[in-house]
Amino acid sequence: MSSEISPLICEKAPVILAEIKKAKSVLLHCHPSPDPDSVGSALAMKFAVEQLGVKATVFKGDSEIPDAFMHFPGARDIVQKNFFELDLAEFDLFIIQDSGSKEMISRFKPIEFPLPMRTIVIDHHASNQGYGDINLVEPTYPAACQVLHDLFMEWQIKLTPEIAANLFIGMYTDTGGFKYRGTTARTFAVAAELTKIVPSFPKLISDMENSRTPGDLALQALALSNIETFLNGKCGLSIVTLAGLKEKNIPMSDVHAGMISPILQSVKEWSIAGVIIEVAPGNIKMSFRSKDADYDVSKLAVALGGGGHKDAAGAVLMMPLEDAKKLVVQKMEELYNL
Ligand SMILES: [Mn+2]
Repeated sequence: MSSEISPLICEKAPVILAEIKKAKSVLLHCHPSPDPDSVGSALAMKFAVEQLGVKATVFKGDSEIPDAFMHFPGARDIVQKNFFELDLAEFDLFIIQDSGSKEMISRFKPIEFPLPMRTIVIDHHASNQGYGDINLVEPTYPAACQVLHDLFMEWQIKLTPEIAANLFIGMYTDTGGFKYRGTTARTFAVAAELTKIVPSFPKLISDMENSRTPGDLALQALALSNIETFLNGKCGLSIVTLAGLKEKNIPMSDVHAGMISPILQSVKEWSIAGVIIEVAPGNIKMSFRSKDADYDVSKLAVALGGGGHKDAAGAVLMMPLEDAKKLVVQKMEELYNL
């Protein structure tokens, strides 16, 4: 399969490998509200770096790792600290993955890298401007884990069951189960290779997907009970208030905007679907989905200070809920020119 690897990955692979071989201790992270592509890519890279004979540590970052991901190989060894709780002097190389900007390392405070530490950014978000010493951004790939697979091929890493399981689950999830637009024949080819190494992949998926809590469902019920349409009926937005969350006793640990927008996306008429959640007074989390090439939601997310992909993106606004809602509608009307 190696002839199908993106030329950019072939070009950067030896450069990144040389940096890792020079390093004594590699730092890896999960981004805020981590998804399986974030956790899977961090863990897969940890195992690969260790195979190269270099120490590697994954830290959890701003958020807790969801229970649903705790069966990913290596997940239980993730260090329970955020960026500002680490002793950065212990690390000489930081490999930042699946993170379009420094805010995806931490949203607590602006990130500054200590001078002796080298940084490598490996990502697939088109919005990534490249903020590392070395940057590998391949937006034609649907998952950071697919970028890693090809890097590992170039490095001649042995794909162990631990590595393959993490890569597979990241690719599976970031493609929405191999159905989002970025999914390619190569995605299936790589996934097929990985399933040979992890024949128990249906259980891997089932253990992740069938681990919802009653609070998840209560959030879903609340979100689906308050939907407004915009853009002449082309957009469906669910609005969830803090008062609503409190009234239904929904714990904040169950509030994931990314769980709601895919449900709304299933409505045929809505080219854009999204959810706006007031998680605290003046703290608004948003997740958007699109299934129509004319409505690139990464542009909407970037206009709101966030980021993402053409068909799945998100942002956080620090303002009252009503102002956030107005701003979202205003930006959509500007961007989609209807
Ligand atoms: Mn990703």
